[in-house]
Formats: sequence, structure tokens, C-alpha cells
Amino acid sequence: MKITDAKVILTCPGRNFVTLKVYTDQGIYGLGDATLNGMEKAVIAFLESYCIPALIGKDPANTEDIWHYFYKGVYWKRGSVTMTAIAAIDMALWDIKGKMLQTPLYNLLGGKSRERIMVYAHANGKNLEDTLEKVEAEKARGFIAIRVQSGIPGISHAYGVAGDSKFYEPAHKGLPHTEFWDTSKYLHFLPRLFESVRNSFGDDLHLLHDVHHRCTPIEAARLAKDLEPYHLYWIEDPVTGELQEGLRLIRKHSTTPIAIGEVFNSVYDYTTLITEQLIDYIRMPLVHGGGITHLKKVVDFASIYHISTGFHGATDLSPLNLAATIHFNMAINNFGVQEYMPHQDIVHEVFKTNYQFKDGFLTIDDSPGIGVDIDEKKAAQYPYEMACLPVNRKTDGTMFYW
Ligand code: CS2
Ligand code: MG
Repeated sequence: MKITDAKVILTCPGRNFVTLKVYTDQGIYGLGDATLNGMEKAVIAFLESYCIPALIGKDPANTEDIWHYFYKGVYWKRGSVTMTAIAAIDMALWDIKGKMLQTPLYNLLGGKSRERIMVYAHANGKNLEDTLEKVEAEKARGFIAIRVQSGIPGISHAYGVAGDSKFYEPAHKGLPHTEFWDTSKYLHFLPRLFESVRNSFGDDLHLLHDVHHRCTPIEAARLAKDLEPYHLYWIEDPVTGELQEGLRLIRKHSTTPIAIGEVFNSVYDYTTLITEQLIDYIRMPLVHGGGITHLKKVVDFASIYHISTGFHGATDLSPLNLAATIHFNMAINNFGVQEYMPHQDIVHEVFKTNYQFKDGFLTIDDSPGIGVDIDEKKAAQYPYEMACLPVNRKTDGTMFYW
């Protein structure tokens, strides 16, 4: 089998998605997600100028060699743009392999370790009362794990909290807008928020919270310690991941579990965090972490250190990534939980999916490969619209952590 061609499909059904379609000489094609929120065109430029021409003529079955060809062969290793492009290629090739062998992707990754995967919902409220209502609504939808984010008194727009629109979308059309942040107000409010959630909903729900890299290590240590009585499933991205040693300080002070890495793209972002057991969950998703070939190695490495998975799964990762992730989560041994934010209906006009949500869990059918298809005619009806994530400043104007 040979790769004969590949192309990029850029579409904006409500938000931008980039998809790589790889064709073979046997009529089978594979699809891979290449969406990097706000940097879509950078990934496309790398795919079109180099990766696609270099792919043509290769045997798509050689997923391992092709992965190394693009990772090592370009000389300039790593980085979100490069690793997203490699992920799209890798995902498409595994999709082809599954279709060629007429078997679902999870079978190629070790078969089923479970029949369904636990997912967590987002409850984003404007203030404490509104947040409690949002938790109630997600619980009523059947979720048993819920991420709780709330507007903070004294901060006008907290990141990760939906505005008036029904759907959560942190990217805004055009150039980045500015948000403002005050850590002391946040640290004061958060324990009150989780105390109220536990008082209202009891001990059974798995509660999660995303700090979005807003704390220094000592601030994060205080937060993790203050939240201990409410036994969270995890706090996510308590500090920026670049300073891996910073996590040691949080560990010294608290037993609140930690999830990190939605902005990581390489196993080398994780080495200290994994070998020193400074975290409990890895967040790096297939689409930004070099695809199935690379993430499988990271997950197996983490497993040896009692670290589980909880991959990034916001709506800026396409349905294709979500489906591939469900297969992956079905197969691996150290699965923890999966983030799940349903896409808007308009997204499903373009992407034909094969997964289902029921009672707090996702399942996937047995279609060969990943099992998702794209309607190119529909995709063409929604042209690209520039959109960016916000920049963050302290209330005195200083550029802040992200
Ligand atoms: C968030 C995301 O889902 C999460 O955990 O951190 O909203 C993230 O900020 C966006 O996906 C960025 O594109
Ligand atoms: Mg996050």
C-alpha cells in the first residue's frame, strides 16, 4: 500500500477545525485532527509545505518509522505546531491501518480494557449560586465527574467561565482580547466555592478544578492544601508546566491530586514530573502530543509510576480527536477520566461521529479505524474565521502567567 496524496480541510462550523486527509492507492483514506486553537494556519503551512510532499509514496502501515521520520527527520524537534502536524499524520495512518485490517482502532492498541470510559463535564457559573445550578444541571445529565469553575468576586472576566452564550469557547474572533486576574481574590474564594458544592451535593461526585496556570508554586501549595477537605479528584495546571521542579513544593504540602500537561507536546515535558511522581494525571492530548504512536509511549511510561490519564478534551479539539481518544482510553490500562464537552450541533453536520454519551460514560462503536468521517461539502460551507485565545494581565497591567 502506498500514500498517493494528502490534503488539509479547514472549516469553521462555529469554531475552526483543521483536518488532514491521507489517500492511498487502495481507495482507503485516513483522517487526522490538526487543530491548534488560534494557530491553525501555522500547522497548515508546515503540513502543506513539507509533510504532505514528504508523505507521498510511503507505506502507511509503517506508523512507527513514519513517526520518527517526521520527528527526527526535520532536525528542529518538538513544539506545538510541529507536534500537532505529526499527530495529524499519525492519527490518519492509524485510521488507515484499522480500515485496512477491518478492525476498530482500540484493537490495534491492545484491545478493550473496559467497555466505556468515564468523562467529566464542565460546570461554569458566573458566581457561586449560578455555579451550583450548573453543577446540578450536569449531574441531572448523568455526569458523575464534574469540573467546577466560577466567576470570582472582584474579577470581571475569569478565564474558563462561559459568558452568556450556551457554549464554552475561550477563543474570540479576531486578535486576542485582554483579561485581568487577581490571585489573592481567587485563593480566598475557591475554598468557599468547594465547601458549598460539597454541602449541596454530598461526597459522591468527583469534583475537578482547572487553575489554568494562574498560581506560583507556593500559591498553588496553599490552594491544594485549602481544598483538601473537599477531596477533589484533581486540580489541573496549578502552575505553568515549564518549571517542573515547582511541583515539588505543592507535593510537600498537600495530598490533592494534580493533573498537568494540556499544553505539553513531548515526553520530555514530563520526565521530572513522572519519574519523581509529582503529578497524578497526564493531560497531553493525542492531537497536540504527536499522536497515538507517541502518546502510547508516554502513557506506558507514566503507568510504571502509578500515574493515570485525564486527557484534554475541550471543544477546540475536533470530534476526530475525541473518537481516537476514546479508542485509546478503551485500550490503555492506566486510564483515569476523560474531559468531555459536547460539540455544538453544527459541528456534527461536518463530522459524522460514532460515539455516544450515557450515564456519565462514553462508548464507541466497532467501525474500522477511528470511525469518524468528514462531509467536505458541508465543511466548505463554513469558511475559516480568525479567532484567538485571550492574553492575561494582572490588575496593574503586568503580563501574567498562562
Ligand atoms: C481548558 C481549555 O479544557 C480545559 O482544561 O484549559 O479550555 C483550554 O483553555 C482550551 O482548550 C484552550 O484552547
Ligand atoms: Mg485546562
